[in-house]
Amino acid sequence: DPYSAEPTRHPALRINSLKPFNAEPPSSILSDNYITPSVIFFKRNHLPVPRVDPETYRLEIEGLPGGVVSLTLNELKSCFPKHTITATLQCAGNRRSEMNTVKQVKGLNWGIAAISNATWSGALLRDVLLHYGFGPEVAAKAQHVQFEGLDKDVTGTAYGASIPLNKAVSEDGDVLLAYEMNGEDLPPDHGYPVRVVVPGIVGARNVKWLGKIVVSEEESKSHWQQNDYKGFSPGTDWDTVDFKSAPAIQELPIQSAITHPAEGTSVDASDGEVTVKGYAWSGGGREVVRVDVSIDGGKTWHVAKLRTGDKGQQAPPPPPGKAWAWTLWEIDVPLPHRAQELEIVCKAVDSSYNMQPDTVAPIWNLRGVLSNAWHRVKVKVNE
Ligand code: MTE
Ligand code: MO
Repeated sequence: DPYSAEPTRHPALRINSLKPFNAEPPSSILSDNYITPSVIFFKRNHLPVPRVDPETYRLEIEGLPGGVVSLTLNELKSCFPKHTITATLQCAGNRRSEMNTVKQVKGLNWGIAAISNATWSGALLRDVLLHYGFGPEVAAKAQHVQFEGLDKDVTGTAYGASIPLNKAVSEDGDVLLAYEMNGEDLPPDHGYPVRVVVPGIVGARNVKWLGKIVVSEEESKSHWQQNDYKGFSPGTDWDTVDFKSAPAIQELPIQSAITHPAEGTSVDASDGEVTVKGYAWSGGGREVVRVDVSIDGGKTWHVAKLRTGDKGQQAPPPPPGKAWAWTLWEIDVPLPHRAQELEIVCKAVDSSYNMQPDTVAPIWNLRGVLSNAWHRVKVKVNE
C-alpha cells in the first residue's frame, strides 16, 4: 500500500478523500484564528505523502549558467537569509460543492474551507536563483520556473507545476522556499522538509516536498499544469474541452464566504441582531478593501468590519500589491421586524475593485474551479 506511511491527522478535519488524503476544517471554526493552526489547515494531496529524510534530502536547481545545483537542507537554511511571510493558500476547487448544485462537476466536493492562512519561513527563491547565477542572460530566454515534488504516482511521475519567472525573481514576489510553517518544521502533510510558497497564487503551484526547481522556457509539462486547474465556459463540456485553449490558473479571483452562522441553524428574534462572520481574500496580492453583507438575500447591504490579525492585534496594512493574507470580517446586523427566515449573503471587493459574481451558474465550469459567487446562508429566526 503506497499509503502505509501517511501521517496521523486531527480528528476535527472533514475528510473529502482518504487516499490521497484531502480534508478541510469545519467551516464554523475556520475564522476562529487569524493564523490557522497547522493541524486543521486544509490538506490537499494528489498522491501519497513521501517521507523525506532531512539528512539525505537534496534540492536540485536546473537551468542556471553554472549547471545543476544540489542543495542540502542545512545549506538552504544557513546560506540564505530567513524570511517570514503570512500568506493564505486556497485550492482552485474551494467551494466546488456549490457548482455541483448547478450541474455535476468533476473533482473533490470541497465546502468553503479549502482555504487557510499561515506564517511561512524560509529562503527567498529570488535570493537562491540570484546566488546561483540568475541574471539577464537567463532572463532573456527563460519565462517560467518549474517545481517538482518528491511525491510520485505508480508510474513514477512526480507532482509538478510552474509559475511565471517574473513572479519568482521579482523583489515584490515574496516567493519562499519554506521550511517552517507557523514557527515549526513543516508538517509532513504540508511538504516537509521544503515547499514553495507562492503568495497570491493558486494552491496548486505551491509545490510541497520540493525536489527540483527548473528555470525554463516552457511551463511545467505536468498533468496539473497542462490538463487541470484551468477555467472554461459554462458551455464547454467533456466532449468539447480543449485544455490547450486556456491558460493555467495562477492568481485567484476575489473570494469571500460566511463562516458564521451556519446554514440551517437558527437565531433568536429576541437578540435583535445577528452576528455574521467570515473570511475574504484575493489573489495577486490585491488587498480586500470592503466586504458587503446582506441578510435579506441581497436587497439591502451593510459594510462589515475588517480584521487582519488576531483579535486586538490589527496588523498594519500590507504594502500595495502585497496583501498575501486573508481578511477576517464581522458585523452585527439588526433583525428586520417579524422576519422568519434570513438569507445571509456576503461579497467582497479588492483593491482593483474586482467583485464576486452574484450567482454560480454563469461561472460554472466542468472542473468546478474558481467558484467565487456571493456566498449565501439561510437561517431561521425563532420567535
Ligand atoms: N505539491 C505536491 N508535491 N503534491 C500535491 O499533491 N497539491 C497542491 C499543492 N502542492 C500538491 C502540492 C494543491 S492542489 C494545493 S491546493 C496545495 O498544495 C495544498 O496545500 P496544503 O495541503 O498545504 O493545504
Ligand atoms: Mo488545489
